[in-house]
Amino acid sequence: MMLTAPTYLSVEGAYVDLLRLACESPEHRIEARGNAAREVIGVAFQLPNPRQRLPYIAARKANPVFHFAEALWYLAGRRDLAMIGYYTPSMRSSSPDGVNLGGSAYGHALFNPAAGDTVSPFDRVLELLRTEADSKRGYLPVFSATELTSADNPDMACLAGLHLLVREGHLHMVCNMRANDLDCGLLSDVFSFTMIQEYAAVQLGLRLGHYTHTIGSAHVNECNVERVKRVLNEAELRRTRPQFPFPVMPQATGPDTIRRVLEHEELLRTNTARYSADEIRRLGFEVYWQQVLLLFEVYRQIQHDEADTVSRDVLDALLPNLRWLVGRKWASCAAAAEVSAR
Ligand code: 5HM
Repeated sequence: MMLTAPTYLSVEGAYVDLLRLACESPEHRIEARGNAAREVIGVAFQLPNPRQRLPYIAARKANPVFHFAEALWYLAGRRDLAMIGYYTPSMRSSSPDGVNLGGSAYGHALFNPAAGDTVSPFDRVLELLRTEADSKRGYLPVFSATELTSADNPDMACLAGLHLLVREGHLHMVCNMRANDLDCGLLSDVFSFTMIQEYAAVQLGLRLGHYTHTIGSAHVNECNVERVKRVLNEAELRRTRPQFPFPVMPQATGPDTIRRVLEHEELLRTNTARYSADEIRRLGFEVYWQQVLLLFEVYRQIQHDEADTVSRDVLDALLPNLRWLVGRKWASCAAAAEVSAR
């Protein structure tokens, strides 16, 4: 019997299984552009609940601040290093001009009008899905043929495109990646693309369907193999994993919400504002977006304040899953981890 892609209750299971496959049974050992890596070709998995988009593995130290920042950067259609480079300085080396990102600024391709158009591809696809039942045409291309014209292109899109499909009141998404770094890229990509899927479902007033992730070259870089082994050990030893539900994006979320959240993000990033948990509560956002601003305030304190610890009121106001993650990621937030372990 022909089966669809294997399904996982959370991205964590797919991440661990793919790491194990590429590390322990690689199909190829490659050295593309000087990066030694272990590779398997042509893999896929499906998440019936795309909100389970974070792994809770202490050795991996997933960074929810970066994940939300990147998802918002995409949703706002941006490509500036000023924002994304603050959350992940390593992205600076991919910029062709030191100001903007190139092919990896996926939101720029999705949420701005293409040349000769006045409406973004995202809005065009939503319009199509509103009007044509069971459409197969809701495809959002990201990789463009012009990226092949420069032989030393430092930033070629790894995402080929995102496919949105409305079936029986649910919005499904299929993601096609030409390449995915299973240890680093996969988690941030699944996080952000499922956020785009959920955002699209909210705009259409549909229920969130399943998410399918497909990869051409799935690989683990040799320089990350030791950390990957620690992740695999932890996943093997731990019988019961922390199970945290991820909250539902509010129905009122739209472009204006993203713009307003990013106004406060910029104030915090530039250290122009500093917020207590109470002040964030009074900004007029739903609890879901308050959580994101709490994360940005945590990161502001880590980046800009001299203090050894992040303020308690902000850590205590975080949802348990986010508190668990920041407690593992930063020593200055470790007290938060003790609380959530109780
Ligand atoms: O040589 P190449 O352009 O394929 O190198 C890009 C590397 O970044 C690959 O290892 C790719 O898998 C990884 N990557 C990723 O996994 C890059 C981006 C940014 O486009 C991404 N996910 N989103």
